[in-house]
Amino acid sequence: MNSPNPKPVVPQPLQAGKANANANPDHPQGSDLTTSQGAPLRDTDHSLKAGPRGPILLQDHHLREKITHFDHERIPERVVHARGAGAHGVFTSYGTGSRICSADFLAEGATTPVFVRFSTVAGSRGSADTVRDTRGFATKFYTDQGVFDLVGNNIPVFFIQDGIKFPDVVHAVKPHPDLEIPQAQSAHDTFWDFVSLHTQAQAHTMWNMSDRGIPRSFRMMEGFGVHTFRMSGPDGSTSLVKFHWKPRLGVHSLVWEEAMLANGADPDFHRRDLAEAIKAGAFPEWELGVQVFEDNEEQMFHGIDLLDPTKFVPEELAPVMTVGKMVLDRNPSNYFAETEQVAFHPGHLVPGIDVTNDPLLQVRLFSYIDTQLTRLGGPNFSQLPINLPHAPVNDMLRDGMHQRYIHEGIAPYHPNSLDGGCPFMAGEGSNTALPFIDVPERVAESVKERANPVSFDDHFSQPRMFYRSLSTVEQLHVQQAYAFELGKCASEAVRTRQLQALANIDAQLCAAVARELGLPAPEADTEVQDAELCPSVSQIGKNWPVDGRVVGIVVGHATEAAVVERLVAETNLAGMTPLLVAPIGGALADGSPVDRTLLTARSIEFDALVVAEALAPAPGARVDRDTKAGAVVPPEADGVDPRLVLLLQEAYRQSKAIVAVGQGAEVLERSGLPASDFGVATAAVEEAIAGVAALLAAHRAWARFDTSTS
Ligand code: HDE
Repeated sequence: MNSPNPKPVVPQPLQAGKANANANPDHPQGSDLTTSQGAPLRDTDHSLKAGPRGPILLQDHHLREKITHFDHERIPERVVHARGAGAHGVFTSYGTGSRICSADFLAEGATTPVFVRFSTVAGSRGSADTVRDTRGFATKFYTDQGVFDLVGNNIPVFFIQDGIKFPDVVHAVKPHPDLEIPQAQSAHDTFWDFVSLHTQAQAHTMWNMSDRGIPRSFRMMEGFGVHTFRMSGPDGSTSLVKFHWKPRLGVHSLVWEEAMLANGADPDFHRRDLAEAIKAGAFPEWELGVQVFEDNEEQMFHGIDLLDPTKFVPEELAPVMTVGKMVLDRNPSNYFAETEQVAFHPGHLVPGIDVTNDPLLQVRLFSYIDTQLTRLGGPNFSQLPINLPHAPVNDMLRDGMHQRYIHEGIAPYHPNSLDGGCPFMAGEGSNTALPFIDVPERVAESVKERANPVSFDDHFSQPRMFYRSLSTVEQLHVQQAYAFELGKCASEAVRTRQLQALANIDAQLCAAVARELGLPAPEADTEVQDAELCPSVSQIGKNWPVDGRVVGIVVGHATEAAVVERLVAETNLAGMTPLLVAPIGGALADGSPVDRTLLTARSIEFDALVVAEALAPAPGARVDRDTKAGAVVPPEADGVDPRLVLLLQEAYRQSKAIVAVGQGAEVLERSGLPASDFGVATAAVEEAIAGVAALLAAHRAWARFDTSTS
């Protein structure tokens, strides 16, 4: 009998035409519907019933298989870093690291496939992307010597010094256990209760309250290995290193209004940004670098304890040596199989890279395998396609849940004579591979105790140094972030205790936050050493490439085709992404489809706005249809769609570049935006996009922010 369904169209993935090397070669996905056992099916739309109005029969094996599988579709989400987005790419080594590290993926010209997963920490899988939080930046290198995982964050310091405190800090930041609110936020009592008591968390908290806590894009974040690692070179020498990822596009952030708007208007903001940039061919790039330190017994550098993960080493003191470049060029084909099932572990190391005694790292070495057992349902998670090493594997590990391999041989033990003595150790028989080296580090004679080194006791000098190294605008953002977060705490005792920590960090910061909270600013109660400032932590003051930046182009259906065409073409030519905004949907004069209407558009979606039309209120511009129509508009703007006025007002407040073309100039004027202000311009069609690109290179029109302190 013929199938009642037409042949399905195989969907085209959201990726730049590259083959999926991780697709399962021994289990091809045909285009015909089958059971899980491969038996062809004729109907998946009706249960097998005793007549059209009769009961469903227990013998319907297809129904039972389909529903049972569905019932088990979810696996436990990650206890932290549950919300993430992934991408495939390639790492190309410069060879500069090969002197200090014998890992073959750092040899000159070596190329290594990678998979990266970016994440937030606190929220559940379905939470919003743009919450204030640390971001995970985990990279799996599929090297010829096995998998190397660099499981880092976008912030170089961590909340705690010893892994035994991880459950405490995570319980504190997670929603309150009684009502399970608030989701994905640190602006609540338990978080600030903990960090104000356990003041080693103050350094990380300071970074979170800065603009780093709300990145503009995963593509515009730095990454850090946080801990100090140990590299060993071909000559047997060892060095201590800290890993850095440097984004080609620079480090950029949202402003708080954008973050909050995106939480509602586009909770997938970062995921979408990453996927769309890759789809558009604006492949995100980072350089990998290391800060290199002498491997001596003190493990200190300029007074900074290299084993204390709440401290970072300013680049002014130890420059970053770049060792290679990573390009992300392919979106996942299947979120679950790749981004959800990827299993990182800081203990996935390769010859030449080893861990140190950082007590946070040491606990991580236990935790990650343990969590995968629960999350992925057994010990064979390394056999999942996304986790599969690209190097040959012969591990003598056998059986277990979901074993995929049909192992040959009878002697999975060592030594043996029955399987020909195989597998061989490195250096044994014909095995000439460079083995993983446990660097024979001397362990100082000591007493078994639960204690930290004294050098871990300074909790305030680095947050002070970080804060004072920021520009005025960035400092104001930090003040506002603390005031917001503490303002959301119900307990005055908690607020007061955190103000005490701020008093130890910086009196001016403390006073500004205290003023906002309506509380007295306390005096410092701890003596804190001033450290050299490190201006390199500021995100302002340079120009960066504008690839993949989104330009909103406001037009109408009557806008001349040549104008639309020109603006779109120039935006594409500059490597940016145009989004056409018009009062209603449909096709424009040049045939282009409208990407956003005034109903669906929000300022958050654009890095810059070009206004090429004076738009009279469209039929939807009524508060009962679109609440944005309730924007406060100046009387002169009567006759302009109020949603366009709101779009411009928001973009102006967020210090985005705004360029008016043709009739757009009239809109700017009538909307009450100061047309001569920094980052607001009127231009001819031919020059508009070049103007936008020039302004966007600095990320924002920073001079527009009010930095007066009153
Ligand atoms: Fe993690 N962390 N972590 N962590 N972590 C996890 O592993 C843990 C820490 C980081 O995209 C979990 O597979 C402990 C520091 C990232 O899949 C879990 C401690 C840093 C990711 C876990 C830390 C990180 C995780 C949850 C204290 C920055 C996401 C699910 C000793 C250097 C990886 C999972 C991905 C994920 C435990 C501290 C980064 C439970 C016990 C410090 C980027 O194993």
